[in-house]
Amino acid sequence: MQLPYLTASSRVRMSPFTARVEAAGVQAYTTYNHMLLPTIFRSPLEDYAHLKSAVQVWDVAGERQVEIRGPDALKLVQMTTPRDISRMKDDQCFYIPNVDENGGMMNDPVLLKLDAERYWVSLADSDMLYYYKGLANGLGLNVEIFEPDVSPLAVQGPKAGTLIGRVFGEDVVATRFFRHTQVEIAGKPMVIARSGWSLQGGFEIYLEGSEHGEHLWDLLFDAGADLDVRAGCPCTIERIEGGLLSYGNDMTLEHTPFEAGLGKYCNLDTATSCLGHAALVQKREPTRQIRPVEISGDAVPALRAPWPVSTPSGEPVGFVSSAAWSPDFNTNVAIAMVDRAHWTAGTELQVQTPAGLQGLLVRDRYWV
Ligand code: THG
Repeated sequence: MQLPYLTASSRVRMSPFTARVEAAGVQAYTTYNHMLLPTIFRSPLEDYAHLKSAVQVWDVAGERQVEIRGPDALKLVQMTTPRDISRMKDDQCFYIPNVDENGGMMNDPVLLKLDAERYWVSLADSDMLYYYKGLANGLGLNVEIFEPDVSPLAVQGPKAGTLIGRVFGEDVVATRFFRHTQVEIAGKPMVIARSGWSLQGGFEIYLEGSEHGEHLWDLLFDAGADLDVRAGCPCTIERIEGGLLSYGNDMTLEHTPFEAGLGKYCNLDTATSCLGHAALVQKREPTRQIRPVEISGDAVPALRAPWPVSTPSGEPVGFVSSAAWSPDFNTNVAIAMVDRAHWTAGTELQVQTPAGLQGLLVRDRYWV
């Protein structure tokens, strides 16, 4: 089934790269933080195969930054996350759950520490800017909070290091995973991190100054022509294979980090100033949790709402939140929230997809 067309307007923001993305033949968009986010260039399967064999440039400007600067910056960010960020280094990136007072997931951003009094919260798709402003103003904290003119451009794929080396030098390629360093673009220092929403490895360039977007894009494409560099985008098939979660799909405000399988990012012994701390202590042992699951039978259609999961006798036990046909693993790869009594690897369940009832097998790990 074909989704209806997405109507354009200023409210659905363009990115500094949109002109180049459209010249490259983007075929579909979703929205992310009220900005266009490309989803298909040639076809989902062609984009997937290319991501895993070459190098792609992704317009992920929709991963908007909340800049928090001032003497209370650390205090404010720590109030929103159960991950202990007190010992973060000035060149570090942390994947953090953002939770409310009930321990419900509000976002799962990448946090960048720029210096002791300056952070970027690189958001998933929810309006955290207003939450941070509300907290800071309500408590009279000494911070400035705003959305800077910063737009991430991801370079992902097995040849990402080759391309980045050509454009920015081998020192940049040597940056460690989830660390950032600086490069000069259009004569301005900008942040580049070893990170990205794929399992193929790569970098994210935090473009500062929208006016330089097309220049940066062209630098990468000019240097990578012989590498078959292409415009790409986050790939649903590949990110499910690797177990990267999507906020709003795999978890929402209704789920704790423990239910989302993000318990390893919760330091309840030390992150006691997190506003959700007391709730999370109570909710440490979840009664449902995210699981990698395999769906048997034909290739599943696109998921537009969670698909109900039940036992063979029809008892409801959870939902599939993301699913796609994987050519490389020759099966439907999926992520589901499953009740505790049924979440053991090897458990056979069933799922109601728009195409009918299909078998579902709980796995013990993701595919890569
Ligand atoms: N990059 C940046 N901002 C982002 C994303 C990104 N904001 C939105 C969204 N993606 C946030 N969600 C994630 C989810 C997973 C990861 C990164 C961002 C990720 N996880 C690794 C994993 O699970 O294997 C490693 C996490 C770790 O070791 O700390 O990379 O992609 N700028």
